[in-house]
This record gives sequence, structure tokens and C-alpha cells, in this order.
Amino acid sequence: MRLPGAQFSSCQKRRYIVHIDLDAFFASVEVLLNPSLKGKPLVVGGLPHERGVAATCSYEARKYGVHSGMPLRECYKLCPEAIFVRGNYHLYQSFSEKFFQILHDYTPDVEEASLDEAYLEFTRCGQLYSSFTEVAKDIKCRVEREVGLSVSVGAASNKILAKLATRRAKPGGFFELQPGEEEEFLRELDISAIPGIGPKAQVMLRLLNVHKIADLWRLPLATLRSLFGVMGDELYLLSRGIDYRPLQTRGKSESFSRETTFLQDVWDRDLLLAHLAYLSDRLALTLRQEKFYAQVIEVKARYSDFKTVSKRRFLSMPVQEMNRIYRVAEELFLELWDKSRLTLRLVGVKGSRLVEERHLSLFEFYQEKDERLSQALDRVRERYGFTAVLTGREKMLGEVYEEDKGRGFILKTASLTR
Ligand code: DCP
Ligand code: CA
Repeated sequence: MRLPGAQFSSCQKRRYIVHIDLDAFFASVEVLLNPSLKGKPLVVGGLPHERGVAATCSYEARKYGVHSGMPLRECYKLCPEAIFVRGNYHLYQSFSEKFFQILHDYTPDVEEASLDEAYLEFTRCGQLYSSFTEVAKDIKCRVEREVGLSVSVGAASNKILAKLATRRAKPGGFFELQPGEEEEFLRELDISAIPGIGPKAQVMLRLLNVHKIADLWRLPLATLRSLFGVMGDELYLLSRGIDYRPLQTRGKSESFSRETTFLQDVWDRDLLLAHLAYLSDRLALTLRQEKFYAQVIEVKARYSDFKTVSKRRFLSMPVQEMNRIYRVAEELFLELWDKSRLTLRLVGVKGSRLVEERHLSLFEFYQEKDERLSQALDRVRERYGFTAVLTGREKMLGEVYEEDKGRGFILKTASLTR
């Protein structure tokens, strides 16, 4: 079967997108800092008999069927000889920052898709470089040399194809998809390769005998719409390698969130609020660093049986101060928290509907002091570390978590979303 729709991708101005993703990120950092781990199965995220799941694992561990998101106990069953480490999020974050710093040297159009993954667009850089392919290879070498980690790079004419090219290049390779090769490239790939086709969708599609991307081409748009609603249109296009999505560059972030899974399930109200306060504080810091105000604050909670609930509020005045975020977060949390249910395993706070400025209304004029307080707080923390100034509520976490040299508490799983 020919790839339907391919003809209209060719009428577009050809873009050049590079997707770049660090290999087994957390595990590679651990190996870099402790070379005796090299070549061994390694699981990052906790010790074998702890609760929780693997954040990631080395490629050697993957041979045993271990993968990220798998409960630690199951990892241990599959690969008892693996080395287990808890990991250190602040450390990985500093590697991530170094990684992005390099990428921003090459083009202003960088989408930081996750902690270790980015898209770069060179379409606007035509005058700057004689060969985009050489630039892509150069970025790969520089990341390997300066960050010290193995990285995979894919290049193509849009985001989906570039991401799939990286998948082909893993681990440690470079793959550039040439125009005209899309159909052959996509045909044999498993449907799970398409972002947006999650586990549930896969089950549904496999029941219809759709396993490979080429099988998806047989389904009419109307069928996809009835199965996936509005997402059906996107899947129709993505499966054909057609993708007009622009890069979400920094200024265009849609939300920031901070969440954590607890070391042990928590029921104690004060301890829950202490976590919420700390996460609000970290969220506020990110918002100020990125120079955004959030107009919507959302709180999320997950019970020990994984039931997840959330509640959001639209604010008349956008916020970026810890005490304002926390005030809303606490209210929302107490509204959604059902004490009669099980203990909680996770809480999170999110700020969305980001805006770059706000106008203090007359009534709220006096609240300008909150803003000055935040600025003073930032200055003190810049010099003495994040934990140098904490609210009474947050201090309670000092009894539960270790500190990372003043930079913050070492939570079990820090949020990966920006
Ligand atoms: N991560 C996590 N929890 C998950 C998935 C990932 O904490 N459920 C963390 C650990 C990973 C990092 O994010 O090292 C990057 O995620 P990737 O999905 O890119 O996975 P890796 O980089 O580990 O491996 P790969 O080589 O497949 O990209
Ligand atoms: Ca990765």
C-alpha cells in the first residue's frame, strides 16, 4: 500500500529538525561518576526491596526485560545481579542544564521536551550553516565531549520523524531520514512508536489487528475519530509522517509542575501540607526564574491504590510567589483530600495559563509586599542555598529527607516536568 497523504507533505517548505536524547540518562550519569559500574546492569530509582519504580536502567539491565516504570521488586526478580542505586535528581538536573546550554549555542529554536531530550529547528538558520547534517553531528560530538554522556541524534523534516529517527539511532548513533524515505521507514515500526498511542490505545488497535504503522494506514479517518476523538486526526497525520507542530520553545512553555512520590505512603495532614508547601516553593522559584506568572493553580493527589484526583482554580491575579501559590494549593488540597480513603502516595502542584506580566489591581496594591518578599528570598537563596530560608511548614521535611548541600531536599521522585 502507498502512503496516502504523503504528497501533501512535499508542498510544504522543507524544515530541518534535529531530535536529541541522552541514552539511559540517569544510569549514564551514575556510570560516569563511578566507572566501576560500566558494562553492568544498573537500576536507578531505589533499592531492590523498596517500594516504588525504576526511574531508568542501563542498557545491560534492559536485556533482562527491566525498564523504567517497573516496580523495583520486579526488576530484582528479573535481574537479581543488577546494581541498584537510589539516584540524585539534583545531580541529573545539573547535567541536564549543561546539555541544554550547549544546544542553545546552535539555534534560538530549541524545545526542551524533557530533562534529557530536545528538538532543535534549523529552518530559520539557512544562512548560518553550509550543512545542517554536519551541524547535527557536531552537536552530538560536543555533547559527548563536554557533558560526558552518550547521546542519540535523529534528523528529519518534522518532529515526529526526527524523534523516530533518534529511536532508530539508539544507542549512541546518528540517523538522518532523507526526503522520500518516509514510507519505508515508517512501514514496519510498531504502533507504540507513535507518541499519543498509549497502552490502552494499543490494546484497542491490536484487537483490530493493527500492529504496525502500515496497518494504521488502512483505517479510515472516520474510524480513527470514532476511536480517539479529536486525537484521531492527529494520529491519522502522524502515522503518515505528517506533522506541522511547531517547536514549543522556552517562552512557550504551557505549564510548570512539581510533584513527588513519598518514601512511604502518608496520611498525616501536617506532613502532607509540608510537602505541598515545599513543592509550591519550588514551583514559585521556577516561575520566577522563567519570568512567568501562573493564572491557574492545580493540585494533584494520588492514593495508594493509584486513584488520582486533581482540582484547579483560575485566579483573578496571576501568581509567582510561594505564599500565594501555597494558599491556593492548600485550599484546593483540603477540598479534594478524602481522609476516609487510603493513604496518599503522591502530591503535586502545577501552574498553568502562563502569562508574562500582570497588573496589580487597586485592591491588591498592598500585596506588592509579597513580591518584594520573594525577591529578597531569591537573593538570600542565591547566596546561601534554597534551604537557608524555609517556612515553618516546610521545615518539617527536614525530619524526613536529607538535604542536598543547601540546594533542596532529596525527594524520592522529583518532578520531571518543566
Ligand atoms: N525517568 C523517570 N521516570 C520515568 C521515565 C524516565 O524518572 N518513568 C527519568 C529517568 C531517565 C530520564 O528520565 O533516565 C530520561 O527518560 P528517557 O525516557 O529518555 O529514558 P532514558 O534516557 O533512561 O533511556 P533511553 O536511552 O531509552 O532514552
Ligand atoms: Ca533518554
